[in-house]
Parts: sequence; C-alpha cells; structure tokens
Amino acid sequence: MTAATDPVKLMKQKVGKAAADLVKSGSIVGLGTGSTTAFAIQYIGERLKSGELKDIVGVPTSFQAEVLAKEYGIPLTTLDAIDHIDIAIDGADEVDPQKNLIKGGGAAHTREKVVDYLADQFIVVVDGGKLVDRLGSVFAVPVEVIPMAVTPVMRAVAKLGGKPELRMGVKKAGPVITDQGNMVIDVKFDSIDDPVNLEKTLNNIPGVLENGIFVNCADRVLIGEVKDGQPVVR
Ligand code: ABF
Repeated sequence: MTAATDPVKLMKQKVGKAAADLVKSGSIVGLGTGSTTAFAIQYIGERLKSGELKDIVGVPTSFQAEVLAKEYGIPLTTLDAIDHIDIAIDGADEVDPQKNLIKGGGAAHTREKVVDYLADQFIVVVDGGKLVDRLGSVFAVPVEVIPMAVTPVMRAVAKLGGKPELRMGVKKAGPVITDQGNMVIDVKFDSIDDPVNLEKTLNNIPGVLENGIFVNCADRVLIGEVKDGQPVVR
C-alpha cells in the first residue's frame, strides 16, 4: 500500500477537506495541530490559491501549525491584533458523547485551548477510533507543567488517583519540551466521571500551566471512517 492509497490517510484527508470547506472568505481562522488538521490547513491554502477563498487570516496553535500555514500560503496574525476568531479547526485524542475532549497528544494543548475557546465555531476533526463513552478510557490526560514543578505536580496528581508519567521524546533522549519551554506529564485515570471538575482541579495545582481536558468547547465534530475500504465523513 502506498501513502496515496492508504485508507486511513485518505480518510484524514477527507475530514480535513470537509473542515476546510466550512471556512468562509473574510474569516479569522484558528489553525489546530496534528496530522488530521494538517490536511485542513493544506486545503485552506489550496482554496486561497485558487481564489475560491479570499481575505482570511490564521491564528496558529503551535509551531507545527505556523510552519504548515506558511508552507501553504495562509497569512498569519496574533491574538494581539484581533478581537475574535470566527472558526477554529483542531484534532483531538478522545471525544465523548457530550463533545468533551482530551487533547494534547501533540503537546500543543495550551495554545490550542486558548485559540479553540476563543472561536465562535470550533470544529473538531477526528477518526472514529477517537470516540469514547467516557473520557480517559484509553488516553491519559496531558498536563503541561513548568519544569521546576514536575515532581510536586506528579505527587499531587497521584493523590487524585492518577498515574503520572513524564512524557519523553524520541528514543527517550530527554523530556518533550512544549512550545512554551515546559514539560508534559501524562496522567492516566481509570475513569473520568466528572471532566468539568477534573479540568479545574488539575489546573489548580501550583506549577500546572494547562491540561488537555476541553469541556463545553467543541461545536461540531467531523468524524472520518473507512467503510468498505472507502473514506467517509459523518
Ligand atoms: C492535536 O493533535 C491534539 O490536541 C491532538 O492530540 C492531536 C490529534 O492529532 P491527529 O489528528 O494526528 O490524531 O490536535
């Protein structure tokens, strides 16, 4: 199988394109992180290039999104220069039936949370494998922590019943460092009964910058699936 015929890749492309098609001319667009959103950024760039889309400006949620936006010719701005975001497109690691999310597999959840919550319309792009009945079923909650507070934060999350693990980089050569210069602790909970409260509790631990639970934020979830070998979006 080549990359061009890989059904999973084709499905991510299709979801990304469906999200990119929701962007209207004149919009301020939050540009998310991850392999699915990368296709949305690519298609937004292609729509701009063809002239079908005009006068849009992007707000990147990560260095990765910034690099991709530049590659595909999307003009960028910062939150200092705008007073709202019309639409944000971003991926997720888990989605529950209430559209609550766990994000942060790419260690970008802090900026993602700022941008996604500011958007009038937040579109989540995922594959069907990300849907869960209850958050925390599979994925750990990523928690961005300032480096000097890693040990006390790990103790504090263990007291809450979580199993913390400092996220390591490729070949475990060192910890993953976020775009803000911090570290990420992945905290696995057996089950998250109350994501609203857990989000607040985690963020109240001194040294925690932001965690990857997103509640009451997503407006629409575009779900990609492979049916009979063909990519579909619902
Ligand atoms: C970001 O990218 C994250 O918050 C999430 O962890 C991840 C999803 O990436 P992918 O689309 O590659 O699964 O949006």
